[in-house]
Amino acid sequence: MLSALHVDQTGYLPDSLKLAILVPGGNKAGDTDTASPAVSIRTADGGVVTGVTIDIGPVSYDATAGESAARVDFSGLTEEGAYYLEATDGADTVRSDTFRIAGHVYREVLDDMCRALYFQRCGCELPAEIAGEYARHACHVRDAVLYEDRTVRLALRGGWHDAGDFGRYASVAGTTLGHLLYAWELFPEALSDQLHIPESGDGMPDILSECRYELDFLLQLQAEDGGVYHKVTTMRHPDFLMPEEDDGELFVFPVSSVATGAFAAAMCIASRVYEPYEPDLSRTMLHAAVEAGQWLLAHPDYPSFHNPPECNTGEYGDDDDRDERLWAFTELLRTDILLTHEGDRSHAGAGPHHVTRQERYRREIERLWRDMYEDELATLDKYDRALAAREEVRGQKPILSDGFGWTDNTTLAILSATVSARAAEQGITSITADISEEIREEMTSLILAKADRLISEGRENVYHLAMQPRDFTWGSSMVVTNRADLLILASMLTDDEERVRAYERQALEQLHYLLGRNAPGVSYVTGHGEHAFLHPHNRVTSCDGVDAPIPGEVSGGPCFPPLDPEGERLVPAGSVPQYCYADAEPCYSLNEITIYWNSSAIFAAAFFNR
Ligand code: 9MR
Ligand code: ZN
Repeated sequence: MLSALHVDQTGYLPDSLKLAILVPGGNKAGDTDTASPAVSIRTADGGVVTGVTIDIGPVSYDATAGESAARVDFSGLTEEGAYYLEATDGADTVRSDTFRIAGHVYREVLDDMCRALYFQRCGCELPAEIAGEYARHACHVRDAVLYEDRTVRLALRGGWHDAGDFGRYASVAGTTLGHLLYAWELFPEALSDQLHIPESGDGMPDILSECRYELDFLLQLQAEDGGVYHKVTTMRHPDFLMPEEDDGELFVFPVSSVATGAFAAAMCIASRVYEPYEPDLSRTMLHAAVEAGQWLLAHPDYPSFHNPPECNTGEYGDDDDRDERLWAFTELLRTDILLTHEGDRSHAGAGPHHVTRQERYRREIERLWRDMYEDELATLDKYDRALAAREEVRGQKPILSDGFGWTDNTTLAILSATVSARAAEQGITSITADISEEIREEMTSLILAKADRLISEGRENVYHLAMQPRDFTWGSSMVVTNRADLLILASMLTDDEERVRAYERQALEQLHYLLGRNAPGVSYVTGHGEHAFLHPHNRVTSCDGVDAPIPGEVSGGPCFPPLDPEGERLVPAGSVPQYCYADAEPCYSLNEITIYWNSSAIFAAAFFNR
């Protein structure tokens, strides 16, 4: 009996490890069907490919998939082309989806994931010449009311809708821009200048024009005292309608420290990145970042943001702002040196009691890091103990935080502190944060320790996926890709060639899962793959009258257990993590899209499109 043969439905790089997953059928633990199937490679038109060794591994049970499966290694296939695999055991024959082998096999999916951000634009018309059948009118162009003082109206325009709703949330926007702008700083050659957006051809790289649309909006969210408003949304989630029909009152919710921290960090990166193209904008961004940094210094203990009771839009609650602060200060320490000009004494210090901004950033980093590092080590310990005890608790959060997402920005801070030094060595940028060697070493060893654990998780998992059952939370696709991003960072932090290769390989395995090599056999990116998901939880897609979803959108993916009513109904009780998924529009905990799920995948895909 054979039931499925899963591949990355986009494809594989010619020289990479190439695994398919063969599911013999029989979904029981301990099921070790020993009938030995034969696997062959076919060209897309059905021709048999000969001369490539195919190695079928042992059948073993996988707890994330709840079934037994075997890895099929066909790494010997290196010739560019379009193929599929076929397996037969005499009784049954199964075929995989088609896939390509090519040097820049991820280029199209990467471009579409970037271009999908254009379709999230708020406050402007999306004209048919650019948006084609997805053209729509300008939305949310009225002024917003300050929640805390309703006599104040703010003329805010632009930015990206966060997700399938129309909220615009500052802290997650900061994380999203972090992923995108670091991808640009580190792998600029991977990102296309042909996104076909209104600014295409104007001299600024398209990805930067797209990010600028969000940055221009974020700049408007800074209050006079330097703090940054947490979000701009209606009071309640809008019904399923087009954004231009959403005419509820817009509210600007109070300043939060997490929004201010992520804002400061993103503005620092942006000020470096836009400097060659728009020097004035670059300075504006840096001034905004410095002011946000001053706000953080002036408000060391600030209550975390919670939705007022009458509001049900995204909360993005985060009771720990140390990581956002750390990220802000590593970025400021690195970047707030560009403001010096003749006569500027701000870094020199004045009287005996004067402390420079740089010194204050450094002290904050020292204080925050000491505190956080202890916690990180304790978490690693907890993780190791849970693993040793084979402890699996349904529906819990991951123990191992990747630090690449909106709740935890620690790894983004580490990237800024560590890679800047390496990049400077390699002449990529001359800007280095002046952080003590001791901290830099601790940061590096923490990332390598996490990456090593991901490597062993990937080795254990039949899908070669560094995920435990408990990691399939709401937005599990981002847990998958954030781990790829962390592994990519790790690969940049060691000179040990073998480790570099192992980290890169596991990062790519994570991407293979996203692009279809998973238990349900779904590509979690619209428009890419024979079985790409079709029904995102996106108000625009539901209401635009177009059948096909906008290409390049990343689904949140399985959530174990589902956390929305329709998902609870559609997913059979007791389903294992990888099967806690339904390609159905109402399922917001399983199939929504967000800007930061896209950006996290973009960072990884960009690395493999260099
Ligand atoms: O992505 C967020 C996920 O990690 C949380 O578990 C979930 C519930 O708080 O919220 C998700 O974010 C949603 C946000 O609140 C509003 N816009 C849509 C986001 C994706 O579902
Ligand atoms: Zn809008």
